[in-house]
Amino acid sequence: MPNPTLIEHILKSQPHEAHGELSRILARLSLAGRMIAQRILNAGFLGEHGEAGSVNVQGEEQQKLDVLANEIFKRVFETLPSVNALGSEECEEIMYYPDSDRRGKYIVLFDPLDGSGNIDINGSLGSIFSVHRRRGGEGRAELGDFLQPGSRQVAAGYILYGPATVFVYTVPGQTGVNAFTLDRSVGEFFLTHRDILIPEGKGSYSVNESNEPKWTEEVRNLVASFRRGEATVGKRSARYTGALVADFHRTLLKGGIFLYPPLKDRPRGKLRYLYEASPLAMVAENAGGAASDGSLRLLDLEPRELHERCPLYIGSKADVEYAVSKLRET
Ligand code: P6P
Repeated sequence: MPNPTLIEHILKSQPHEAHGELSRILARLSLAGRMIAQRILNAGFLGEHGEAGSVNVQGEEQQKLDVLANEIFKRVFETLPSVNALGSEECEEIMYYPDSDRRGKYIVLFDPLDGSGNIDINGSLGSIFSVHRRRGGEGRAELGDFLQPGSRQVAAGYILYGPATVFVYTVPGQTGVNAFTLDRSVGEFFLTHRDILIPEGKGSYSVNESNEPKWTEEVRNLVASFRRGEATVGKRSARYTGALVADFHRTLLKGGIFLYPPLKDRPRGKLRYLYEASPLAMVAENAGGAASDGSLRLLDLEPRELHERCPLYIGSKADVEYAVSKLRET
């Protein structure tokens, strides 16, 4: 008997009184993941590698697959009126549908294709998603509906496009963290990692050490303690792929910590709160781990703009707590 499919798991987990709207959103997210996985697989010989010739709101050169992935996310929710509007790393403003003024109470934020630098080298990539309910009000969603702390997410997760395609999600109060692996031969995600808990006391530290000249003294001391095997939480190997989803997924399954600290030229770091750090922080906490911006619980941050950035320390609870305490040392 094959393992449960993602859809079966979603339906089994939804509360009896639910109308199924959130379940349909999760199902559409899995559809987006399957569609993007297929485009990545074929990009090389369909001429879909390389730059799109445009720049996104972050000032980054967009890859053709960035644009394609963004379009796929927009398309999968077109016929799902419960989704009012979208927030994307690739779009400066909120993305509305023509009928957004008559649509429902959910909003979805996403990084459609994270780790684009890995596209042309056949490295791992990911999509990250965050689902919120609007704060209230009628008509089309407003910026205030998007600017919510991560603790208010109703679902969060990611799709990892690696040697295998894996869908990881959590619905706070309903499910833990579960991972589903895509069987391409039938186009279904099957449960492969049930109720994931981040291991403690082992794993890796994951940071781009070439940024050391741009770190504060406290960050340099923290990373040095890991590098020298002097961290009080124990020895950690060094691992870094340059793709947040891949680095986080390894941390989720093997333990340790991923860090993207502030930089002298980027005092709030590089990663974005609403559609990168916040959803991963929800996954980490629901798997028994932790996430911080270096001093505060990451899910408690109150974002002030759609593309707000934040420092990120995420992984095993003891490792994150160690990092926060070490950063406080003068
Ligand atoms: P750096 C990819 O561009 C990304 O947004 C994340 O996926 C990744 O963790 C980070 O940037 C890598 O940044 O500065 O190490 O290249």
